Amino acid sequence: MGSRPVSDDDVYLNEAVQIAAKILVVGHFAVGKTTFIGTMSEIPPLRTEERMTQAGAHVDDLMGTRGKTTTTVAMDFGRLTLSERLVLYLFGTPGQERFVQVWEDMTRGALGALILVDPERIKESFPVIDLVEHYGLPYAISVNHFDGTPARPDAELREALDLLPETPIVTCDARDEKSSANALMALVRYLQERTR
Ligand SMILES: Nc1nc2c(ncn2[C@@H]2O[C@H](COP(=O)(O)OP(=O)(O)OP(=O)(O)O)[C@@H](O)[C@H]2O)c(=O)[nH]1
Ligand SMILES: [Mg+2]
Repeated sequence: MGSRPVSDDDVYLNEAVQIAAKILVVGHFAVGKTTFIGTMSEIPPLRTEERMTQAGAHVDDLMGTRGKTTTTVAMDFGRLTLSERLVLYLFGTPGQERFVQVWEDMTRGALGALILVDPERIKESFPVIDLVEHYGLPYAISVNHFDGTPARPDAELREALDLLPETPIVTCDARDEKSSANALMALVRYLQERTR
């Protein structure tokens, strides 16, 4: 087919094009992934919550998660329109090792990951960070403080998590919309800078 001259209509169509970006929200057990997507999604989030039983207590360490009665068994999904041109599709992906197969599918086509970290459970974040790096996804760290935990300086966390100097690190309360949006924007800005 021959090419035709660009018309005003084409320009209008180009401006109307929306970019859909797939973003993963990941982190260890009970760090706030489902809460984060629920806070951020403009549509009722898709959840795959199941009740936890005492029989599973040896599988998922329930320390520090008193009161938690359900866990995500497959994924969370939500959508957030950032602008006329940019829509984020948020996929919450469980961090436990038994979900590694899920990561194969989840990481396909993803632009980046927001890794939620509880500073009191740093070690539990290592396998998750390893997985994100294994799949070559750029990421930002969202530090979710749980009630009563002391704040730790960013520099200390950066060292403990062995982050690159350019990796964004932001404090976030996944229950709070403004705070969660701030964390997500840190990732989006980072992704945009990398593609410039
Ligand atoms: N203080 C505080 N509590 C939070 C935060 N995010 C989540 N929570 C609470 O932590 C508990 C666990 O949150 P979830 O969203 O279920 O965590 P999850 O990562 O989806 O858990 P799994 O799917 O089981 O791995 C809930 O009771 C939340 O209300 C946060 O940023 N700060
Ligand atoms: Mg969950």
